[in-house]
Amino acid sequence: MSPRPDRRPAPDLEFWARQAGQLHWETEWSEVLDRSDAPFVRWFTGGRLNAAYNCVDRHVEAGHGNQVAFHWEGEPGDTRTITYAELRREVCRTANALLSLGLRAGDRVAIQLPMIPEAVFAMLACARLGLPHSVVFGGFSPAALRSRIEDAGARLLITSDGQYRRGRAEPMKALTDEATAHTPGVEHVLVVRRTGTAVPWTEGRDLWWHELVDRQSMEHTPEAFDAEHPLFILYTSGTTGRPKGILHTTGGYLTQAACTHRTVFSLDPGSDVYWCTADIGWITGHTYIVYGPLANRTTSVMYEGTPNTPHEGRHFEIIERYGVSVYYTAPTLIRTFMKWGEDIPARYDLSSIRVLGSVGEPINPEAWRWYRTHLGAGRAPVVDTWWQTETGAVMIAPLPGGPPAKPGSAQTPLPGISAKVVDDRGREVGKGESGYLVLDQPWPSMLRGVWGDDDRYRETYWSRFAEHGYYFAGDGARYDDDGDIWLLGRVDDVMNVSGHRISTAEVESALVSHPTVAEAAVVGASDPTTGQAVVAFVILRGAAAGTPADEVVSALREHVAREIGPIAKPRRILVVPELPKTRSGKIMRRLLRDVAENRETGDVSTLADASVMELINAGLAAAS
Ligand code: 6R9
Repeated sequence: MSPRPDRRPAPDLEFWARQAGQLHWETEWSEVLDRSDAPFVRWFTGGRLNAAYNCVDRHVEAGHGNQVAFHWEGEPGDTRTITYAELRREVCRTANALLSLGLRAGDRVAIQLPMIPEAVFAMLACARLGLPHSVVFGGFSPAALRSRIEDAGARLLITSDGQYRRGRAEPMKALTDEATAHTPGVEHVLVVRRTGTAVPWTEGRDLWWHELVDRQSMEHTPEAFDAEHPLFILYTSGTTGRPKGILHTTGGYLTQAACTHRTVFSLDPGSDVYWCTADIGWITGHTYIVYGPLANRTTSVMYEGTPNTPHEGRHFEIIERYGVSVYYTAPTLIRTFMKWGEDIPARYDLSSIRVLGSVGEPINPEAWRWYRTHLGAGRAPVVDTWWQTETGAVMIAPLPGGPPAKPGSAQTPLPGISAKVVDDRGREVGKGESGYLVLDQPWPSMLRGVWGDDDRYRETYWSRFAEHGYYFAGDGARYDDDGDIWLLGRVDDVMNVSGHRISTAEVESALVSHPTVAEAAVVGASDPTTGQAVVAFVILRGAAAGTPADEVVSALREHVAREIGPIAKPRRILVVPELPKTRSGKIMRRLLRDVAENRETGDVSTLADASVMELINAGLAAAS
């Protein structure tokens, strides 16, 4: 019997083959896309390559060893210039160090580091050896680090003694030790000395970076890996309490990372100075600080600290100093700049800026205009880039030089990408209508699964529009009258706080793990600066009833910071007698959002007990 012909719409495979052809492959692929096992797909089947070789060595071999890869600037003002030749030496030494610890292709390495060059060396050394890395954002708590180490089964943790935060040296190793005390699978902890902070030390397990790495050979011959070899795992919040380990592989990811970086910013490796302000702990840092820019032989700026240390002009000063021509940041920072005032950027020479990028959440037209006026001299194109941890690289964005940009719209899918806005039955909506954003064709940098949980992968992304075979992004979107796409925010229980994804369920489970809390419901309330702010409603246990509310509230905020990390700390916690629930017991967050945003409460007819909202409102009025 001959197999049924595949009638599904296919992406432009020739386009993607051409893009992949810009990388160095040790062995050419035999098939561009294999989706015989959809929703699991394979790109560039049979191809073999080394991601680190593509990001580093090949540029040195082509005679660009003296080009700067990173102008790095530490928060206290120390600097380091790293050329491609030096990057190659550092990555080789780091790779040799990891080999000396007995790590072999396929072993997982957890990394929790500040924004220092060693973070890049560590990621690339892992890539070079085929060790999937799992980078954990520096602001995540020991408990969050621990669950990520356990889920990935990491054998090594790379961290630092401390990190600079707002002018202070904060401990890091002391915190990661709280995590590794419970993760016996971690055989070694490799520690970068950054702040000179005193650290607890476990003999035999803990190793100083400068002792182990610095004595290694600067030569290492990379080995090619299968295009589908896991490159990294990156945890992201979903709609349940447990973060998902999003898996990315090598060939397709690197192809799309490089291609989108080149096209979205119309990047010229010979003349541009590029700065992406993300942290390497997020996907934006992976794709647009490390893999995309380096694959394209970009000269980048990397900055360790916060934007207002020691003053609110720090970013503009850095742009002026290095002549940054492409600046890529998040709307939440743009709105913060707006709050600080336009006279601050006006003090600096920002005339080098050619393209401005935005990522992480919908950019409101006001912030878009401010960004273009005060950083882009009123003429630099603003590219609003929509994508996700799961998509690996930018999917929807206006291209510079394309049709006139619309403030607030990500506009159109990039070449090779297909996206649609559909209704809840999967039918495409018309112009001027809104619905759900789906990706109706596979793309090279798509996630290959949820680490260790195939069912969750199918369920989360592919079950909603299963009969159409669409990937469900979790975002609402709208077509305008020209058919351009406008993103409307999440349609699930995921909040977006300063561009960080935080699930309501995760914060709720942190809250109920506190002895005073009987029940909790969390919503994202809109906030002029951070996009959304975490607002929690809690019912206290009887025993806590006598404790003054402000004491309970501050204890709970600290508890959430400890359980997840300071980014998840609720802005407000409201103690309530009841929570609004449907008859099937589902919390009606919509009503709580009304309360959190100080609105009249909406339709309460589906509540099991319609008087609950009155009770909540009356209680809050009495307390304030
Ligand atoms: C890259 C990144 C993904 C979620 C995504 C959406 C929101 C990101 C956006 C945007 C509107 C944009 N999002 N970029 N919404 N316009 N340009 O941020 O990945 O942390 O996984 O977040 O962020 O809601 O679904 P990630």
